[in-house]
Amino acid sequence: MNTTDQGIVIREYRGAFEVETPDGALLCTLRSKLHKVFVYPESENRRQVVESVRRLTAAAPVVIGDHVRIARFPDGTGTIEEVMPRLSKLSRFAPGDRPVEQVILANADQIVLVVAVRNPDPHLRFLDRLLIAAERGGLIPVICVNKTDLLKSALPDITAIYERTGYRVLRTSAHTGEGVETLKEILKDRISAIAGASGVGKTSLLNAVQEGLGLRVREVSHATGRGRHTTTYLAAHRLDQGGMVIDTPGLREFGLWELPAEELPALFPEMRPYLDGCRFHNCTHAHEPGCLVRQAVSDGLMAQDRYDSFVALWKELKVKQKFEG
Ligand SMILES: Nc1nc2c(ncn2[C@@H]2O[C@H](COP(=O)(O)OP(=O)(O)OP(=O)(O)O)[C@@H](O)[C@H]2O)c(=O)[nH]1
Ligand SMILES: [Mg+2]
Ligand SMILES: [Zn+2]
Repeated sequence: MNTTDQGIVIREYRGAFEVETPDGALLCTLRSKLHKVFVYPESENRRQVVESVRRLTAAAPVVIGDHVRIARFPDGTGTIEEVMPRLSKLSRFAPGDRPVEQVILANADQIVLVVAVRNPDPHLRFLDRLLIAAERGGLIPVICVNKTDLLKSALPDITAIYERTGYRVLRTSAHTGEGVETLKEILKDRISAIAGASGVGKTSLLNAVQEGLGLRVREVSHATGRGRHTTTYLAAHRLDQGGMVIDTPGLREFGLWELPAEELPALFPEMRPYLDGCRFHNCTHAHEPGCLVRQAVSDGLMAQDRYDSFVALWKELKVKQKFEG
């Protein structure tokens, strides 16, 4: 082992990680002790220990975007010795029934959340979950409404709904180039991720932003109207103009990881100004009289769709809390 230095994990290949360093990229394996990082030794009761071990088996100790300390070998490979604390993360309840947090990516400044106007049809409740996960994980969301060329009449209200959130909303078409310059500016000199359902055009947008990137894209299935999960792994790409963007595989489900229902209102930015002014100090904003949030909805300051989404999620989280005791 020669020198140790730091880098960013930009790709994963079957258990090995490509790490970008100031001296170029190298392939690293994971030092075995790192596999133990995710066992929480403080748990004394047996059930918790078992739980920790189950978590260990499903949570990846290193994800794309992680800042790591590596040791180099003379043959040009290395090992990841240590993962630095994450500045931000996108995580979800891991698919399957084990109660595990799955961190999808780390350390991005912002996340571009893409929906298509059609083909596949937009699923706004799903977008709202992603927005919440981004807020919680310390990522600035940018909403990108793509495939505007497929819309014969005016854009449906997606833009109108989300403009009231205060989030930046962008209309793009990877085909006509609409909005691509703006997206390019947004990505410049920042670490970004791009996410959304399969087939919405994430990879196509990146190809449009950077000439010669040449990432694989594939048309949406005629039979199901859904994307075909063309991007199958996460990878970070450097942009010539400066900045880096992590392309992600299309997301299918997005369970919110250990979110207490009480924390939900503050994760809707357009609700925040009203949260302390309701008639009841413990107002849930779901049905109470004298609720300023509901007033904001009737005054048109918050979109009805977003409010409905809030109430549906709030109920879901409440049921979960009851169930988990
Ligand atoms: N009409 C139109 N089609 C687009 C646009 N952007 C992407 N597409 C098409 O949509 C299909 C899916 O594009 P991809 O870029 O592979 O989508 P993706 O979001 O990366 O999908 P996954 O990798 O499966 O998650 C391809 O046939 C693209 O050519 C657009 O702005 N307008
Ligand atoms: Mg893709
Ligand atoms: Zn209220």
